Amino acid sequence: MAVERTLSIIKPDATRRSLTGQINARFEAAGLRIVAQRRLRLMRPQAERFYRVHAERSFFGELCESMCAGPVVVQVLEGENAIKRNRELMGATNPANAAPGTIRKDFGESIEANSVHGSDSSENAREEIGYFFAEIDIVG
Ligand code: IDP
Ligand code: MG
Repeated sequence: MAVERTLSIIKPDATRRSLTGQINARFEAAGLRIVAQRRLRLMRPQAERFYRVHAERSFFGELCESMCAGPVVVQVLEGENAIKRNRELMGATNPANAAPGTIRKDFGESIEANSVHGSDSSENAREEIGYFFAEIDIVG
């Protein structure tokens, strides 16, 4: 198994409900170390850039709007198979379909307000981490 890094975002619906600590506790309990973290508010062009692979999707406008609706916490998680492990902790995109015990099942409000983002491949992880963090910000 390989030690990997993945980008996680705690979305506005979760920061609004003060769930950052509970979500971070799940990462740490699962062996994912938070090696960089910053709270910020996305501006619309930044959200559009981050989610540009979804630009043609019908929900793109709402997705970008919801990501700008309040603060987010962007973070780098590090650990064995971090990309897949984080996706397992997150659960399915739609909280209604997510397995019991996953973050989205327990905290997600809807498919738009599903509490967390996580990179889905090593290539995307590298790119997404680079969008928010410089190497010097990441302390393993
Ligand atoms: P993921 O976050 O599980 O990787 P993606 O397909 O990459 O899911 O979609 C990005 C985000 O867009 C999702 O987390 C969700 O908030 C939103 N989204 C995905 N599909 C839909 C949809 O059909 N309607 C509304 N929002 C959606
Ligand atoms: Mg995705």
